[in-house]
Order: sequence, then structure tokens, then C-alpha cells
Amino acid sequence: MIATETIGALATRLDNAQTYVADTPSLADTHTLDIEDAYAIQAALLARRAARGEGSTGVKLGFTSRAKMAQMGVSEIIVGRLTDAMCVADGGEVELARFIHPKVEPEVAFWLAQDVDTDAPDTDIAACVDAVAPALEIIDSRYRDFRFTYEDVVADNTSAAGYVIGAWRPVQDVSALPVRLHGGSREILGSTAAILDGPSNALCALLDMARRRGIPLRAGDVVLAGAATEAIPLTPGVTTCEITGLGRVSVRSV
Ligand code: OOG
Repeated sequence: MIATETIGALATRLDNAQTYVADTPSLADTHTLDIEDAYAIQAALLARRAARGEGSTGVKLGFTSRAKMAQMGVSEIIVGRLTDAMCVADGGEVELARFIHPKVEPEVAFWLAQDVDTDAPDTDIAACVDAVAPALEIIDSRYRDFRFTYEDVVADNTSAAGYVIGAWRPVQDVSALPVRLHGGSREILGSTAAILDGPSNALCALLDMARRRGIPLRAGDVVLAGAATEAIPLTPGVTTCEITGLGRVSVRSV
């Protein structure tokens, strides 16, 4: 474990990178971090945001697609935190100038209607979910050129920068629905099955991570289950995610 002062200093560095829209080199260039250090930096970063008045709205998962895990050479998902400052209304506007080099991913969102008891051994997290929606996640790594290690990206709150949730619907089977992401001149087709062979598996993986990392999962939290396709650059104009049988969600970038 690195020193507490170093954790605070690295959280400040990442926070400043976001606030001043100025990228920063990989922490791994100068520090040897383990995964515990990385989650401690993430927690310190979120504490700074909370001190500025940002409210927690839920959690997001990353590296839930096998393709992304393979690309990163890892076999474990990552968890980041969502706040109200990241939330954009469906069909709403975001200013690109807020971000360093934003990308966007199509996702499935779950709504937790009950607190999840992460201490009980037989918790059924799926039973705590009472709505599901199509979503877009804006990722904006604070690292130069999106060049980061596994620990770096955890420290950087898993690149979380924004999210948009479509209309909530009652829980339905979302394990293999066609997905279409459209933005600028790019169109990407995929399936929700790319999310750990079905987003419900992502919920189980989240429960496991929440237990190990002491992350509370509360009634009213949004869970973003991870990307269903590769990310595309967020460009001026409308970006849409359409999930067959679940609906569509869009954001306008200016
Ligand atoms: C890390 C975040 C990845 C996902 O769904 O896999 C992520 C990144 O690529 O910047 O959110």
C-alpha cells in the first residue's frame, strides 16, 4: 500500500485533470500501484467530488466485455462511481468542451429498488432490481491518449464522465438484444450478450466486487452494466443507442 499522502496527491492530480480539462500521464509512469491503492485513490477522488456537493447516483462497471478484457489483458471487471454531476437527461445536451477526449458506449442500465445486503451470503441482487433501460455512457479518461494500466483506470474512476438513461421499463430479459450505436459518421452494431454473456451476469459480478471493495449498493442507485460494443468518439450532433425491445436513448453534443 502506498502512503496516504500519496493517495491524496494522486486523487488531486486526477481531479484537477478533469476540472481543468487537461490530460495527465499514466500514474504508473512514476508510481507502483496495486489494486488496493487504485480503489483507495478512486475513493479519495470521489470524496473530493462529494465535498463539492456532488451526490452519489450509483455505480458503473467496466471491462465487462470479453473483447475489452482481452484488449487490456485482464480477467476482472472494474467498478466506478456515478454522481449527479455526470447525469445528462435523455435527449439533452452536453458541451464537448467539458471533456478531454470523450468517447461514448451503448449500455444497459438497472435501477435498484431496494438496498442490496452485501453482507448476506445468499443475496439475490437481481431481485433488488425493478427497472431496466437503454443507456449511453460517456467515458473520458483523464490519461493522455487513453494510455493507462488496469490500476490507473480504476484510480481514475474507470474513465466515468457522463451518462444518459432512456425511459425505464419493467424488468425483462435483456440477455441477448440487438444494439445499435450511432453517432457522427459511425454506426456500430452489437448485442447485449457481449456484456458478460448477458447483463444480468454483470449484476452478479457487481455484487462480488461490492462485497470485496466495500461498495454500498442502495435503493435508488443506477447500475450501468458495461459497454455492449466498442466505444466511439463523442462528436458534435446527436448520438443514439437503440436496443431492440428496450428502447432508445440519445444525447446531443455541442
Ligand atoms: C475504461 C472504461 C471502460 C467499459 O464499459 O468497458 C468501460 C476505458 O476504456 O476508458 O466503461
